[in-house]
Amino acid sequence: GPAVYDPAEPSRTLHARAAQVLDDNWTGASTVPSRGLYPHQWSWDSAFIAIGLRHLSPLRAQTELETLLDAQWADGRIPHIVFNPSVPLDAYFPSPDFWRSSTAGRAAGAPRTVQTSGIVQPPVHALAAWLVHRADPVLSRARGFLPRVYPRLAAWHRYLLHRRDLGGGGLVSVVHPWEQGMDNSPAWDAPLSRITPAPARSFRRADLDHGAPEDRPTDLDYGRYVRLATDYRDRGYADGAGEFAVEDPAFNALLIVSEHALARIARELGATGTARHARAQRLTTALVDRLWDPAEEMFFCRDLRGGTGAGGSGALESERRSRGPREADRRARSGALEPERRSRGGRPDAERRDGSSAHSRERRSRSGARETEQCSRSSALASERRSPAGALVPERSVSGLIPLLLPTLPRDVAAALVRTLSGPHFGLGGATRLVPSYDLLGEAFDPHRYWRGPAWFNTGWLLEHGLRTHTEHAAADALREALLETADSSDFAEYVDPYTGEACGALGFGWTAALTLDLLH
Ligand code: 9YW
Repeated sequence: GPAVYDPAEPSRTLHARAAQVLDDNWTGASTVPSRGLYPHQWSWDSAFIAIGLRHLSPLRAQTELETLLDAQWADGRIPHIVFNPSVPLDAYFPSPDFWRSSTAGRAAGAPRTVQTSGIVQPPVHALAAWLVHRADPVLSRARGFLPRVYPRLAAWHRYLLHRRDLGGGGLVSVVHPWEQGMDNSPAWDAPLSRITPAPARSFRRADLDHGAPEDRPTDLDYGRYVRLATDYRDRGYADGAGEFAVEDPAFNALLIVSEHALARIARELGATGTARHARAQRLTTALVDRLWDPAEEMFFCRDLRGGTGAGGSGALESERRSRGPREADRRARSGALEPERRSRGGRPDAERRDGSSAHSRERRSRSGARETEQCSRSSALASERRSPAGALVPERSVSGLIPLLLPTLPRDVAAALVRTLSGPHFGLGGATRLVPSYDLLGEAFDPHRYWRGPAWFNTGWLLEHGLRTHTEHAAADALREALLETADSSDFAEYVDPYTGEACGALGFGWTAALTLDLLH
C-alpha cells in the first residue's frame, strides 16, 4: 500500500521540496502563486501561503500578510491582486491598466502608490493572521504584529458585512466569479448566462501562454469576466448595482471562520472577543437559513439576480416541486450550452460535438428566448421584477461542502455534509481519494477543466480541517495522506485530475506547497 506520512517524522524530501517552491516564488515581500501564470500577489493565495510559510519563517509569513494589507483600500476592501511593478504589463491579463485602481478606484479609497485590482477574494486573512501569530508569539509580540493587522482586518470584515450584504439577509455577496476564487465553477453558469460577453478581440488572454486551453476557462467565460469587471470599474467600484450578485457558501464560511479568529486576536489584545463570536454565530445561522438544502444535504449558491419570485429559503425545493429536478437543472445550466462551454465529461462525445440533439436544441432556444427577454427590459425594471431573495443554483460545487469548517454548525447539518462528501457526487473514500471541485455526476463535470471537476489543494486542506472539526478523524487522515502523496507526485500542481491525481495547470504552485508544509507539521 502507499506509504503513510507520519506527522512525527515528516518526509524530509517532500518538506524540503515544498520549502524550495516557496523560496522560488518569494519576491522579497510576498509570494507569487506561480512564477509564469500568476506573477503578482493574490489575496487568498497569500493567506494560504502564510499559513504554510509560518513553519519555515514566521517573519516571512507576517511580511506576506503585511504586504497584502498595505494595499488595502480606504473603504476596507482587500484587493484580489496586488501588482508587482517590475513585471511587464503583458505578463498577466487583466493588467493594472485595465483595473486603473488609482484613478477609477479613487472614490473607494484605492491606494495611490501601489496598483491593484478592484475586486476581492475570500476572507481567509484573519484566520491566517491568527495562525501565523500562534506559530511564534514571541516574535509576533516583539514586532507588534497583531496590533498592526487587527484594525485592518476589522475594517476588511466591516466592508464585507456592510457594503456586500446585497441580499439583505446578513450574508456577503460576490459581484464577480473571480471574487469567489473558483472562476469557472458550473455554479456560475446560470448567473453568468445573463451577462453579455465583451468581444474576444477586445482583450488578450495571457493565461493561454502558460496553460493548456482545455484545462482553462473558455474565451466566452473570459468575455463575461471582462464585461463584469469593466462595468464595476466604470461605476467607480461602487457596490450594489451590478448584474451579478451571488451569496456563496465557501466565501461566507471563510468569513465566519475568520470572524472567530478575529475574536481570538481581539482577546489576545485585551478585549473579550465576545461580540465577534456572537456575530460569527449569527452568520452561521444565516448561512444555514439561506443556503442549506436539507433534501440535497449540501449548501448551494444563492443567485440574487435570478429566480422567478419563488425565492426565499427552500427555493431549490420549490423550484424542484414546480418543475421537477431535471427541468430545474436544465434551466440552471442554460449558460453551459454554447459549444465552447460543453465539457469533456458527462455526455457522449457525439452529442457534445455537434450539439444538435433535440434535447440541447430545446434548451438552447429556451435560453435564447430568456436572454432576449432580459435585454429588452430596462435594467431598473428587470431588477424590480426579480425576486429580491433570488434563487438557489442547483449545481453541486465543492463550495457547498466548505461550511463543514464551522465549529458551531448544527450537528445534523455537519453529519449530512459528511455523507455528501463520501456519497456518489464527491466520492471521497470511494471513487476518489481527493475531493473534486464539482459533482462527479454533474452534466458539466470535466476532470481537467479548472474548477469544473479537478481537485484543488486549498479546498482539500479546508475539508481536512472540517472533517477534524467534526471528529471524523479517519476520513481526515485519509484525505491528508492523499493530499500529501498527490502534492508530491504532481510536483505541487495547481490542480489535479480527481480520479488519477494527474497534474493540471501550473506546477510549483504556491498554496499547494504551503499547505503541504502545514499538513506535514
Ligand atoms: C486569475 C491565483 C488565482 C486563484 C484563483 C484561481 C485563479 C485566475 O488563480 O484565478 O486570473 O485570477 O481561480 O482562485 O486565487 O492562484
